[in-house]
Amino acid sequence: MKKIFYVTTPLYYVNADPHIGHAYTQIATDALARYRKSLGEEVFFMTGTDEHGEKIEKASIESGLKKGDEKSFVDDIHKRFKDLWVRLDIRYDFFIRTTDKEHEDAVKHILDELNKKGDIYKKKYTGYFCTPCEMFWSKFQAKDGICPDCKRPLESIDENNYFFKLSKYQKWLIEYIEKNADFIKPSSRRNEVLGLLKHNELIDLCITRPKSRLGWGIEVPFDKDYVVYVWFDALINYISGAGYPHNMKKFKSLWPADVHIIGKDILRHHAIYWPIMLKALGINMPKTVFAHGWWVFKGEKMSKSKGNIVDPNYLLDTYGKDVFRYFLLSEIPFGVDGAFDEESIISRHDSDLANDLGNLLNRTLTMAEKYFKGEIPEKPDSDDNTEGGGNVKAAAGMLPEKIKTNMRELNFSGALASVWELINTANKYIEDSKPWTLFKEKKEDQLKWVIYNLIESLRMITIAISPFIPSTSQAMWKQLAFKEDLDSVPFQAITQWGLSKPGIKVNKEKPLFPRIRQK
Ligand code: ME8
Repeated sequence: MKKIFYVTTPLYYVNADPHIGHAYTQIATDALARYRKSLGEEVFFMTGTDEHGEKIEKASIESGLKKGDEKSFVDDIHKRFKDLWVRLDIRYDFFIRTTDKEHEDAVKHILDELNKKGDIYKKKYTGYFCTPCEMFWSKFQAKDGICPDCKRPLESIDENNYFFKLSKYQKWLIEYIEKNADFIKPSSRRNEVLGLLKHNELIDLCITRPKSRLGWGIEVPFDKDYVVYVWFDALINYISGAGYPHNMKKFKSLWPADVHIIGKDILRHHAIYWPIMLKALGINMPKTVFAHGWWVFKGEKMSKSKGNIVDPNYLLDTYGKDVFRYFLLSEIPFGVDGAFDEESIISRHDSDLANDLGNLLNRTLTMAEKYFKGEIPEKPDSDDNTEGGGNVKAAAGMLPEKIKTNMRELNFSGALASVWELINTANKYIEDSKPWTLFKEKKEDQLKWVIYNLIESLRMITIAISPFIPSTSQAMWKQLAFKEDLDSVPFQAITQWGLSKPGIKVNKEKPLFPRIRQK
């Protein structure tokens, strides 16, 4: 059976509306999924929402609903995520909700399995819980009753609970991470996890809450007085959504996941709890957990609970989806933090999109109209000795490998920068070859070469940007008037120079990115 490329995002909490941080993970994952599809691979891109737990129960009550009405609350909010994904052109293959029956059944099945195996036991829990982070902290970890992550006061807990034996697998996990360099990426995160595991003893994970404290969760199959801890429930989505255990044929074609894309805030859960859960179940590890950085706003992580979020719908209304997608993907390397400010969106728009990309398309099509009645010229028999023609072909020749190398490392900004190298070389080519002079001097063959080379560069650029800014790419394709459906054009098509068909009549429209600030 052919292995399908399986990529996931975190399941976002539905306690509030989606924000830029969520959009960021989503856009990056979408770009990766589209890129892998363009390589001809079958891809399964799964995303969804995390709908149980204390935080959501609290948000539901605060919204004015009664305790017990959480399902109608999550039914409403999860749609806002789906709506935003439509607006952002996110083309996922499956949307999982942790309130889906198949997922809930999988969680119960897994708990029964681990319980039978002896990896679950009951004992008194005395420690802390942080509702905004949905995290248990021991008295040792949070000495002063303050959450080590979000620095808010913790809730003190003294209750009987079920525990999962994390500590039993600590040695195995250290060895696994050491042997598998690609398991946690980037390497700074891998080192962080290894440091944590080597210098601290893992504490067994509390995986339940008594129903008397929390009603909104999946019932523990072997003890009806408890519900499952939200993280233990949510992590299971990566296998339940892939068919485990109800559709093992599907599961075998998907698992192991190729990459779980997450933010660095939830690294511990994905790089410690999750592999140990899988190991205890006898399931192979995902190939890679990639933790990207944070968007910070005025020096602090943008988050719902801190209330410093920028509404993605506002940015979409103001700048459009591709400006938003391009900004997030190009502004910072995937893996490091970035400061968000709206002025940077405007300057990226005006420089990269309006000045470089938009201008290249517009100038080229204007010249094709003026010199060749809008038709892509024939390649002349004479040699191409246009000034700068060799540079354009060289830049185009290097493009596929540069994109591949960057995308192997999920370096979206690097992949885009390599496309912009070609864009800039092509713009310089216009200056160097001076088509207006060639026209005046009636050097028709050379003029044909220039316009043909520019159209050919634009063909490659359009295909290359399609995973990142798909609607711009569609609009460019339409203006270039190529006949094939862009979605079915493979990445392979940029590995060959000279595929643009002469004679096609281009279809120039108004500029794609009019400048926001005038020069
Ligand atoms: O943690 N910058 O959900 P969540 C960049 N339900 N990315 C950010 C971000 C920021 N400022 N803020 C959020 C949960 N993100 C759990 C996950 S998975 C089984 C359960 C992104 O709604 C980033 O991907 O808090 C981060 O890891 C995720 O949203 C957290 O979303």
